[in-house]
Amino acid sequence: MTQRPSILVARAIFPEVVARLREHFDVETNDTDAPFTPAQLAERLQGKVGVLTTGSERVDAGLLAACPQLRVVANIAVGYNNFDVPAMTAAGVLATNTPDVLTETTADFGFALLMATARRVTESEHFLRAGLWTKWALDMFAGAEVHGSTLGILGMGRIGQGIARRGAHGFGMKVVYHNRSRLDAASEAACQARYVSKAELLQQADHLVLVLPYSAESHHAIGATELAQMKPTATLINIARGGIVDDAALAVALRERRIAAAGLDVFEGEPKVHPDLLTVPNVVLTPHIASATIATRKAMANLAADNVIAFLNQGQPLTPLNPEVLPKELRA
Ligand code: 8YV
Repeated sequence: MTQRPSILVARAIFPEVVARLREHFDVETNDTDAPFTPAQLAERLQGKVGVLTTGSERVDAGLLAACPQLRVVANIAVGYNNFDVPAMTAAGVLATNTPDVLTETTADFGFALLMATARRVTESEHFLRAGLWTKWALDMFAGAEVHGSTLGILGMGRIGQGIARRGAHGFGMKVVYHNRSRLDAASEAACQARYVSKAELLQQADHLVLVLPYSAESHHAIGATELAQMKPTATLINIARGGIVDDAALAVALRERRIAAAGLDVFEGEPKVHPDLLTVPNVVLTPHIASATIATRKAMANLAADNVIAFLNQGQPLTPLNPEVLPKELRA
């Protein structure tokens, strides 16, 4: 009997997805779900040809050198700043991610966070739970208008466009965006979105949503200088990645009311959160849950599994990030 390929699932996923993988491979799982250190990950990957990762696992040249048998790494995420893709390509290791299946769910959450931030939902709930609500008042937790306001989007990929559609069609918002490249006219029309410079975006947005990928170029794309260009009544929403916002500078801007409020789902150095953000009232904080519906998280895990199955069985992954490692005839 020929030996079946061995793979690792680096974090706990849904049992039915593990069962599907076991129809094809010998599968080792991480039953405690504690994120592996780089050394533990390298050790667990010995003899493995594939691995399903999340944003908690870093795949770089050091790991690849320690795991020469590795052929495919499937991220259960659309973002892949935990991968050194050029190093993976150089090592001939395929990288995949999970685009599309989380677009609408993540855009929904972007809007949920925008609404909660602008309308001070968590701040007022904390007030109520603390027993401080003794009388109603006309200006109590009066927040910023959402409908009819100007929605700014930095990073206009699939999720950014989903947020733009919700704003334009659902809330009658005027949508402005900035992106590395401008959308084609049909996509701009579908989102009713107008392309502006980054400076114009910062100045015009009543609500600014960040949906751009993290990279060396986008590190601290929103820092003290950018926050100073925003309206003092504006809200800032980050559902992209920690590190895009300078969290220390944001905490100062929030405390000094240089912007009205922020909604953050991602943080520099998460799961640690900058201590100053925990003490300012005008910020809504959530633990990186923008894609977290049961259906979407299952779809993400299944797509990662399908990538590994399709690649190791037929040589043809579904959503490759570095198709150049595939034979020429399989590069769609
Ligand atoms: C993931 C995300 O849940 O897809 C992404 O890029 O940020 C989230 O949807 C998270 O990264 C876990 O891998």
